[in-house]
Amino acid sequence: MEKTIIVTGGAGFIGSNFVYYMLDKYPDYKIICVDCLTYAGNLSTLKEALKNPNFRFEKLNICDHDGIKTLFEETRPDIVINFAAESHVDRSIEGPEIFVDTNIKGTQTLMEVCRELNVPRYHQVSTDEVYGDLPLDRPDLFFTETTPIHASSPYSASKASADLLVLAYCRTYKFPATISRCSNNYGPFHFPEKLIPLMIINALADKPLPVYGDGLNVRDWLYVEDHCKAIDLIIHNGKIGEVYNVGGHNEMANIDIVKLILKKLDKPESLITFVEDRKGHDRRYAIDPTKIHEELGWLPDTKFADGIEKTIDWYLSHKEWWQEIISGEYQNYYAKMYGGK
Ligand code: NAD
Ligand code: TDX
Repeated sequence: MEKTIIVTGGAGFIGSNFVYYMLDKYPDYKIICVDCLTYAGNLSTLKEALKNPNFRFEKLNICDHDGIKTLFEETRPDIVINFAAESHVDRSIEGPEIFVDTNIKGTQTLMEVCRELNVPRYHQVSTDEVYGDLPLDRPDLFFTETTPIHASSPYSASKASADLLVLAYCRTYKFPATISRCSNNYGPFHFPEKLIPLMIINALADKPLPVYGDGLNVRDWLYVEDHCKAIDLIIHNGKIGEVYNVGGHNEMANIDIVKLILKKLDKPESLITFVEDRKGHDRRYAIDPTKIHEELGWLPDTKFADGIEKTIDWYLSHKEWWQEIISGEYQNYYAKMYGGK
């Protein structure tokens, strides 16, 4: 059956992968991307989607109540999926305010418009970071959906606040929402400020690879398409009012990822430079995905060994995409964040 889906933040990393996933899987769906194109949003990422008559792009801020309402009134979406966010922990440490505006106020604005227009379904894309971190010496511990919220950074606190608002709307107004909390994604169109693309791009340029602290912090990596698949299942079959953790049991220490990238690119480990640790750096993330597996049948398709190979190949064959990004404002960002380290 034909549906109209609004995807906010669809010019960013995961949102754009989701746009392509949905256009491919549901040729009769209309997909509308709402994105205000911050530094992390890139219209060239959506170049191929823009050729599809079932896709439409609207440059709009999710905090703009009237603009969002006009669009929703016109297009009458069946489902709204909120990917739009400020997403980088390091930037939230430098300047938390925009994280409060976009991640909290933006979420509330979207939900308010959905409520005013009786949009039948809303999905909030959240993160495992809302649970805080786990110790390295307790490999038996995982985040479940009932793990207490215990955010560490302004970024994760803003995402946790948004989650609490979504759940409060569900209870108070019977708002028809679901939430997914996914672990670290990797894959095509990942903005170069994040660990994996940053290390690939620096290695290719024989630049130092800045590893924070001792490099032993653990992240639970998931190929982005598997995250898209999980959201697809949740919006179609997930239970209203529920939270679903998404992760593929793929924990890796940062230093091991960096060494693997160097090996794949045939570059020396002498490029690794240990730098000052991130403030409040979460030690370990690890998702227990039992609920989404048992309730919705979700399992990841891509093994890390294949996913990282595909990702490195993608960065090698899409140099124009990331070169355009790193030749602009990104250079000032890099100098500010890594210059003194
Ligand atoms: P990203 O930074 O690559 O993209 C964010 C997008 O949102 C950009 O296109 C940006 O222009 C847009 N945006 C930002 N503020 C906006 C606003 N006020 N109005 C409209 N658009 C706005 O982020 P990402 O990594 O693709 O993350 C997408 C979502 O998934 C976020 O909500 C993030 O918290 C969540 N998440 C990310 C990961 C990960 O590993 N990257 C893991 C779990 C959850
Ligand atoms: O230069 C670096 N050196 C380094 O050692 C960078 C950018 C990162 N790191 C470390 C910090 C983390 O332990 O690598 C790990 C991964 O860092 P990021 O790529 O910044 O991701 P993380 O902080 O784990 O958050 C990501 O996953 C959860 C996303 O950016 C979030 O949006 C998502 O919610």
